[in-house]
Amino acid sequence: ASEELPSTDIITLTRHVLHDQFRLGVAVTGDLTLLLIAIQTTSKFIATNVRKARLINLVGLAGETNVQGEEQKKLDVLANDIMINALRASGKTAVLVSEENEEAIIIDERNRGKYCVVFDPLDGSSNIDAGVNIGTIFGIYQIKPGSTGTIHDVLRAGSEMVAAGYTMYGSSANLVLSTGSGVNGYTLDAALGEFILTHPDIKVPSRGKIYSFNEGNSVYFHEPVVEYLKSIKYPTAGAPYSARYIGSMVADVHRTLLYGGIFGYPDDKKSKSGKLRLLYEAFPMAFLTEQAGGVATTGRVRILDIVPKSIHERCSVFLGSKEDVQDLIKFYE
Ligand code: P6P
Repeated sequence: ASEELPSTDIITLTRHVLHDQFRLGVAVTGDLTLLLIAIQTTSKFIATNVRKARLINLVGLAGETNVQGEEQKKLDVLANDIMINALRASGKTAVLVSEENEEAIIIDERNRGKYCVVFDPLDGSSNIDAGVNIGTIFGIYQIKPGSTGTIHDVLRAGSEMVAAGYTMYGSSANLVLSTGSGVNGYTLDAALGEFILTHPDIKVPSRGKIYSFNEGNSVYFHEPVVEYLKSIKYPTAGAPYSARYIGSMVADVHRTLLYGGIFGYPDDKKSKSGKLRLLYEAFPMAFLTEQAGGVATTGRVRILDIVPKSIHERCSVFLGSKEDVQDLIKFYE
């Protein structure tokens, strides 16, 4: 048989985003594309270092603690630094918010552009030593008309984001992105140094068979969560749901987008506002979930409708298949 010839029509992320923008007829200055190229560069850098981590002893503590008071792992510090440097150097950003930095970063005039990027440079980092998939999560706002870039450009509802995505670092590097017209997944071809379209037009199944909660918090769960979980673990009809919990949000959300079901990190009696961060964890994942046809809620309100009061505030999160999340919402009514 003839040797499998490599495709000569590879759809790179950059080509795909540009094509999408031209198709939608948006004003294509190329600024968002150039910003996304900078983000791809950071993901390639982080992917390489996560992969090498074990070999060049990047695993383990960096000896510093971040604003969250968590022990910083060396990869955390590396990921944060590369993102801040690359985003500033892109000349396309005005405000940056990182999970690792207490204050928002206002970009100097010389490097200033019209986008704000909020990000968690290496989420799930407590799993680094175990080799579990971890990831970078990001959301993008355009600065308000007339603004030169202040905190008020990022204390806005998630529905005002123009793009959101994550890169998951595992057996391969998968970048999942939406610029507001659906969700696409790209896989890093390290030989080319390009993210190639591998998961076009991701849609969350309307119902799944998986629930993903840290049931180690069950003793603290509020009544609606207790009752909902009971309804899928001891169903009056049909089979019980299967439990899958990786403990790394990017990995749990990625599986939920592809396979369906429900991911939840609810507020409870111990974590009064929940654990996950609104601006750079819940908003981007809610944006992607809705763009893929799913639902993302706190149980009481649509996550993307929340207006943050501060850049590190937390919120309760349920997201995934439309029918599964709507079943959950019924227990809050
Ligand atoms: P728990 C990882 O530390 C993280 O921020 C998310 O990636 C993940 O979903 C969650 O916390 C896991 O928290 O309390 O279940 O270990």
